[in-house]
Amino acid sequence: MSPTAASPVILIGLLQDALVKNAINKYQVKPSGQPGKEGFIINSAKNNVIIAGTDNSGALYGAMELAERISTQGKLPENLNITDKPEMVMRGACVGVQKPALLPGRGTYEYPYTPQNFPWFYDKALWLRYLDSLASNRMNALYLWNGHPFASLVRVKEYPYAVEVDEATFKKNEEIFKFLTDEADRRGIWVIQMFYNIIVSKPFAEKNNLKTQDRNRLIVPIIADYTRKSIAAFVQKYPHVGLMVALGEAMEGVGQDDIDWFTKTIIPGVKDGLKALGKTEEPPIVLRAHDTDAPAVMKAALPLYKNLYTEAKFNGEALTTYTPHGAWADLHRTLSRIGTVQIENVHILANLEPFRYGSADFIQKSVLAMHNVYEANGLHLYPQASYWDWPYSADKADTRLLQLDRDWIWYKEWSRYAWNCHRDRNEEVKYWGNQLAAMYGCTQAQGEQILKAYEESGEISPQILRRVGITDGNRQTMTLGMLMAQFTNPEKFGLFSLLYESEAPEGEILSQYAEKEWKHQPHVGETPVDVMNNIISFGKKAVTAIDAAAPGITKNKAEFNRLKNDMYCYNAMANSYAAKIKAAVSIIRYKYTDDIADLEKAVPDMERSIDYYRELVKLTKDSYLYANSMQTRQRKIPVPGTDGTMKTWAELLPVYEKELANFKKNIDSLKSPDAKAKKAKQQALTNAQVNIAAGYAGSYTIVENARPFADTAATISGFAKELQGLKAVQLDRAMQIKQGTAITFTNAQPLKVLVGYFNKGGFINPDTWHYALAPQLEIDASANDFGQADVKLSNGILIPGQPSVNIHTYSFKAGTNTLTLPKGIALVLGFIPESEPIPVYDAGLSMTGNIKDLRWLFN
Ligand code: ADA
Repeated sequence: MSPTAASPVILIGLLQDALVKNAINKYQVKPSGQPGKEGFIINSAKNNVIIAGTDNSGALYGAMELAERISTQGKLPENLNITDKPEMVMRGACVGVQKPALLPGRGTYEYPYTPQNFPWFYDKALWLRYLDSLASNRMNALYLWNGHPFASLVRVKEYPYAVEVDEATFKKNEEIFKFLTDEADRRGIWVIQMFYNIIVSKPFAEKNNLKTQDRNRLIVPIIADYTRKSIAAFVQKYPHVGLMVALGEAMEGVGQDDIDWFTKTIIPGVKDGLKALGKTEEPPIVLRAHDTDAPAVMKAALPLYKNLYTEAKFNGEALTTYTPHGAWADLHRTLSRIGTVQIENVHILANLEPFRYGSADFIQKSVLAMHNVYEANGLHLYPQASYWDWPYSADKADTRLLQLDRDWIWYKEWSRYAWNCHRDRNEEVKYWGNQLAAMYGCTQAQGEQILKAYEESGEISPQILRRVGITDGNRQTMTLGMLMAQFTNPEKFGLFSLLYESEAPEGEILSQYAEKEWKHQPHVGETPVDVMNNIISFGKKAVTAIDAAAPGITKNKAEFNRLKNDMYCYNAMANSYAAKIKAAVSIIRYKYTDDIADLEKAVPDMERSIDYYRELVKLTKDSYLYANSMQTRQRKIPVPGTDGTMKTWAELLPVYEKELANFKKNIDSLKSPDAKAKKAKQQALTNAQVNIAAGYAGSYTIVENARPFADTAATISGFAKELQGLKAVQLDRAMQIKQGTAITFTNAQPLKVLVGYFNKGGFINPDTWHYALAPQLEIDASANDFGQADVKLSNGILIPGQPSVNIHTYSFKAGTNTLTLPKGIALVLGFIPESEPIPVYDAGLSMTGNIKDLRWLFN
C-alpha cells in the first residue's frame, strides 16, 4: 500500500477473530501487550489500522479511543501501538428512581414506577443520551435505585394483588425496562436493579394487614415467600439484569436475620428464576455493606452462589477525604480480601450539593485510595448533586438543566480514573485544561485556570465537613451552614464519630482543639484552625482563577457564568464558615475560663460570618432552587427540613440572625448579677393517661433504687428531676436482647413516650450489640418517623455499671399504638401528654462527667 492510497482501512474486531488474526500476521503487527477483559489493542498496519478487542466491550472502547485521537489530532495518527484495559472491573453510575419528597401515605423509598411519578423514566431519547454518555466514559454498569421495584415490574402468580401499578403502566414498564436493558447491553453496560429489604408494595401490605416497611420487623414467612417469588419472576423476565441488595434499613438491625434473608430468600429466588428458564449462568448479585454485617453474610452466601460482589460507601454520604483509615477502612479491606470484587460507592454527596464540583486532583487521589487503602476494584458513582431530583439539577433556569449536562466533568473525571488512576499529574492538568478550553472556547492556559478554580474550590467542602461537621449523612446539608450550638456541642446533635475516626485525615475536632489549647498540649494532625485558614485561601484562589479565565470565554457562556457564580458561592461559604469557626473557638474556650470576655470576643466573628452568609443568599437566590434534594423529615442539620422547607440560604438567614441576637442577649444576661446562672426551673413531667396491653413485665415509678428490668437487679441511682414520678414500663432484659421491644398501648389523647438509649458508641462496635441502637438516620431513613431522632435529655438517668443514657421521645396520635424498638436493651421511661414540652438539656448523669452544654446561649 502506498501513502497516497485512498482512505485507510480500519479493521475492528475481536482478537480471536480469524480476520483480525490474519491481518495481524500479514502486517507483522507486534502489539505492545496483552489486553485483558474489556481491553483492546490499536496498531498501525502500514497506513491502515487494526483495532482488536478482547471482547465486544474492548472492541468498542478501542474504536472510541481511535475516534478521540483522530478528533484531537485532526487526522489519523500514525504509528499506533496501543494496548489498554481498565483497572477497575466494575465502573458504574446510578440513577435514583426516587423523589425529593415522600408520596402521600407512603414511606421512604416507596415510589412505584409510573409516568406520574417519573415522567423521565419513559423518555427514550433521554435514556439514549444518558447511555451514550456512560459509554463514552467507558462505564459498564447502570444501577437503578428503588425501595421495592418488583411490584411495578413483575406479576407473581400467587400474589397477583401485589402489583401496584395499573395494567397500562405495567405494560409501559415492561416495554421501557426491556428497551433500557437492550440499549444498555448494546453499549456494554450492565443494568443492575437495587432494592431495599424488607419493603412490600402498598396493596400487598394492606391485603395482609402488614406495614409496607418496619425497621424492627423480623422475617415474616409470607413476606419471605412473596419476595422469593418476586425475585424469581424478575430473574425469569430479565435474566441479564443484575440485582443489588440492601439488607439493611427496613429490617431488624444487623444479625442472623440478614444472613437468613440473603441465603434463604434472595439467593433461592434467583436460583428459582434460573431453574424456570433452564439456565445455569448466574446473574450478578451485589451485596451492599450498608447496615449489615457484610463479611458474615458473604461467608454464609458464597458456598451457595458464586457471582457475588460487595459494595460499601467510600466516604459515607459525602466526599471528605482521599486518606480514609480506621475501622471503616478495615471493613473495606475485609470485604476486598474475601476474594470477590469490592465496589466503592461514592454515595450521596451531602456536603457538595448543590454547587458544581470538578476537582480532578481530589478525584484521582480518591480512586488511588480506593485501590491502595481499600483494595477495592470497582466504582459505583452517585450523581454529583440532586440525586433525589434526577434528571434535574438545582439550578434556577427557564428550562431546568439536566445533571447529565451540568455535571459532565464529574462523570468524566471519576470514570477516567476508574479506567486508569495511575496517570501523570502534569499530563492530567494539560488534559483537563484542554477539555475545559474546548468546552468554553478559550485558550489552554485559561482552561487550566478553570481547572484550578475547580481544584481550589474542591477542597473546601470536604475539609469543612471532616473537621467541624456533624455527620457524613444526608441528614446534614453542609452548604446551608451550621448553628453555633452545633459547633459548640456537636454531641447533642448525634455527632457521627466515624466521620472523624475514618473519613478524615488524623486530626482534632473543636472540643479536642480547645482542650489542648487550654492545657497547653501540642496539637495532632489537621486542626479546625488549619481548616479555617485553608478554606479562606482556597476560596480566594478559586475566585482569582475563574476571574482569570473569564475574559477568554467564547462558548457556553451561560454555563460558564453559572460555574463562576458557584466559585463565588464557595468563597462566601468558606468565609462564613471560617468566621464561625473562629467564633466557636472563643466560645468553647469559655467552657474552661468562665470568662464572659471569651464570649464577647466571638461576637464580631459571628457578625462577619453572617455578612458572608448574606452574600451567599444574594449569590444563590436567583441561581438555585434549593441546596439539598432530599427534602423530607430526614433532613435535620442545620435545622429540620420538613415539608420541603428550610432548603435555601434565604430561609436560613433569619435563623442565623436570631441565633446572634440571642447570643448577644444572653451575654447581657450573664453580665447582670441577678440573672446570672438563671436556670430553667425543673418541673416534673406529667403522666399521660394510657392503657398498656397485657403481657409486659410490669410498671414502676421513677424514684431512686427503682428497678428498670424485671430480670436483673440493676437499679436507678440518679435521674433528671423532670423524670421524678413518671410511670415507666419494667422490661425483660433477656427478651429485649433476643427479640427487641414492642409495647402496645391505647391512649385517648396524643402522647409522647420517653425512651432511654444507652450510649453504646459507634454502630460498628460489636462489643456493644446487646444495647439497642439509638435512632440513626445514617443507616435508617425511618429513624425520625415518630420525631425520635434527636436526643432530648442527655445523660438523663444513671444505672451503675451501665453507660450513660440519652432520652428520646416518640410521638403517637390518639388510638391504639405500638412502640417498637430494635433488639437490645433500652428503657421505656414513661408517657407524657404530647403538648407537654420536654426540656432539652444535659442532665450530666454520667460516670465520665458532664460536657458543658452551651446550647442555651443561642436560644
Ligand atoms: C441513609 C440515607 C438514605 C440512603 C441510605 C442508603 O439512610 O439517609 O438517604 O442513602 O442511607 O441506602 O445508604
